[in-house]
Amino acid sequence: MKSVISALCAVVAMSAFAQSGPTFRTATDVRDGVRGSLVGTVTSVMETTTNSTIIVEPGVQDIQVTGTGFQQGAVLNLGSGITSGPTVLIDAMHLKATLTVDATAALGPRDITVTNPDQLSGTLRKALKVVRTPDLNGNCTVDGIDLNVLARAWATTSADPGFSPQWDLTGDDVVDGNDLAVFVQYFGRRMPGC
Ligand SMILES: [Ca+2]
Repeated sequence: MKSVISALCAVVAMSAFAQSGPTFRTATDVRDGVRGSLVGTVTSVMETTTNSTIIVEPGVQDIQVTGTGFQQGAVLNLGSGITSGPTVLIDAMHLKATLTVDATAALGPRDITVTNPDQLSGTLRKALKVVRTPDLNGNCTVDGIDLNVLARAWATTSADPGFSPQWDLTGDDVVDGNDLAVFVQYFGRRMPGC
């Protein structure tokens, strides 16, 4: 009987620490012998100019991260080609930071990891999506001239002669509605950091 009770206690204890979705690791939180006191999550990330999950390369863009358990001095990691400036702690549920996306950053979804000063960290998978800049003529504003370029490139693919990867904002080798969806996020705007 004793072993059954022990097993039950273990299951209950494991359940108490089980989290759905991205979580801060609790296994390494052994400060003061207390586990789980700083458990938290990263629930969403937003680029604050467009209120979207799109970030452009190359570009300098501000993001806000939402979750729980954030601490002053938390550090962000978004993988190769993206660097984050120091985070600004708004409160335990919100962080702000400025990202610099290199011209060579890989396109596509990016995970974000928030690491607190005590090394507890949480990750949200596919939090942001890196795309090519919709400022196709490089004058820092996304306007009708850029739209004209996109329209002329419409429905072309990487197999077409004269195809320019610059037109394919999403990097999936075709210029289509997915690229237009990216474009409209920035239409009429000055590119941040440009
Ligand atoms: Ca595309």
